[in-house]
Amino acid sequence: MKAIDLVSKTEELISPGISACVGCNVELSLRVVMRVLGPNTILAVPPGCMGGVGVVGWDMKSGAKVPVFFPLLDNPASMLAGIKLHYDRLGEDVNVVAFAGDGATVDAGFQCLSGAAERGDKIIYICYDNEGYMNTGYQRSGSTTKGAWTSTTPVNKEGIGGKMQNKKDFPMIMAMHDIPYMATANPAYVQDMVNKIEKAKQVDNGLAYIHIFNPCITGWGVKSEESIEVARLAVQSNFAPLYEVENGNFKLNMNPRNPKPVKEYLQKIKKFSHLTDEDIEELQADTDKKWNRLVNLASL
Ligand SMILES: Cc1ncc(C[n+]2csc(CCOP(=O)(O)OP(=O)(O)O)c2C)c(N)n1
Ligand code: SF4
Ligand SMILES: [Mg+2]
Repeated sequence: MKAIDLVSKTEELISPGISACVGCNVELSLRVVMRVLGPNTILAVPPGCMGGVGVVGWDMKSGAKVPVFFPLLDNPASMLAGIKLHYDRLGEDVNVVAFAGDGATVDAGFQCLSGAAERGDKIIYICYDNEGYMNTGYQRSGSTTKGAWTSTTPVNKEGIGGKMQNKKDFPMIMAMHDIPYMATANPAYVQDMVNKIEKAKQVDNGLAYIHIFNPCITGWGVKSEESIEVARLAVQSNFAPLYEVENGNFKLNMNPRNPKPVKEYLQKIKKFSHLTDEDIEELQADTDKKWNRLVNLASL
């Protein structure tokens, strides 16, 4: 489906929440996901901003036209497997999808997700990687980029600190489960996102995982009017590349001929404003290393 037809040819299944931050792309992403999946869908939104800020609306009577539930724990993958199995037994083909955050996925929910991937549970799992535990107050998560200021990895007066560890390369971790479909996506590339949700919907022999990257604008200090530009810069600098892995085959969806320096992306985000030129060079080197690894995998 052409992204341009999304509004005219599909139904809005999720009403916008009342208190999501202005310019946050979590809401946009969820609405795109639901428009593409269509009404034959059951949605789980585990704890995180996307539930807490009312992206769907805690009032389930008015917020959605499909069954939505808000599990209390960040373990949606294991719960959804049972629901999917139930509909399979009835002979009904229902999309069973989780829309989770990075903390809910790469940290608290990882064991459940990894188990679902290994068992071949036929669910769609979407992780909105906003790079932290945002609903709990701008805290670091396994998905936070190295060097970032967060409330749990503050920068001290001498200008040192921030998160000391590398960001987990979670799309790669999921790809290495050898699931039928793994893809990265980004709200600045809606057509690419639409294509990937359509592919995830077609998967009928195991787990489909989609990793949507977009740093939280409020927590990380991004101007709301620049949220899409910042998301786009992450792709154009190879910081958060767009790629997919179908049945073990890696494919780059974008291969910038002249990638932008990572500095251009980092400079737009306050949580990195304390970084020295040396720190930025280190992040550039990390980005280049991961990009080269990906290019090698895609050329096999
Ligand atoms: C198994 C489990 N452990 C811990 C929690 C507590 N908890 C609630 S929200 C949250 C973090 C959510 O972070 P993320 O998924 O990144 O969502 P965001 O707030 O960033 O949108 C955690 C750990 C939980 N709900 N379930
Ligand atoms: S706190 Fe961040 S991720 Fe959450 S709604 Fe606001 S901008 Fe979006
Ligand atoms: Mg998060």
